[in-house]
Amino acid sequence: MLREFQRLAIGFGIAVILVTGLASFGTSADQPEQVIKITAKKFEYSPAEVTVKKGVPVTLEFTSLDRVHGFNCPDLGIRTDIVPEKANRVHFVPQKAGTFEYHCDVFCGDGHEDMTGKIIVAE
Ligand SMILES: [Cu+2]
Repeated sequence: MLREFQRLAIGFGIAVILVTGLASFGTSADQPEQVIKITAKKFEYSPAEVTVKKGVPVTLEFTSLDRVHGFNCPDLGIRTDIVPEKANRVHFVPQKAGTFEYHCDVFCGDGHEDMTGKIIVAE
C-alpha cells in the first residue's frame, strides 16, 4: 500500500517537473526577453531610437555618462531616473505597435528640452 503511494507520488513529481520544464522552455523559446542598453548624457540618448517587438518582454537598461537624467515614455507608461554608476532598468511588455516618444524629465541643463528619443514597437 505504502509502496504504491510512493510510486504514485514519484510519478506525479516527475510529471510536474516535466510539465514545468516544458512550459518554461516554451516561453523562453517563443519570447526571448529583449534587453536593450541605452546611455544618457547631456543632451542625448544613445541609441536614441530603438525597435522592439510587440508582445515580447523588454528590459531597457540605462547608464548615465555624466549626471542624473530621466527617462519618461508616457504612452508606454514607463519611466525611471537615470543615476550615474547605477544600472537603471525598466521592464515592460509592449502591447501596441507604433512609435512612442520619450524624453528626459529631470532638468539637466540648457539642452534638456531636446533630450528625446523614440521607441518603435513593431508587429
Ligand atoms: Cu534632462
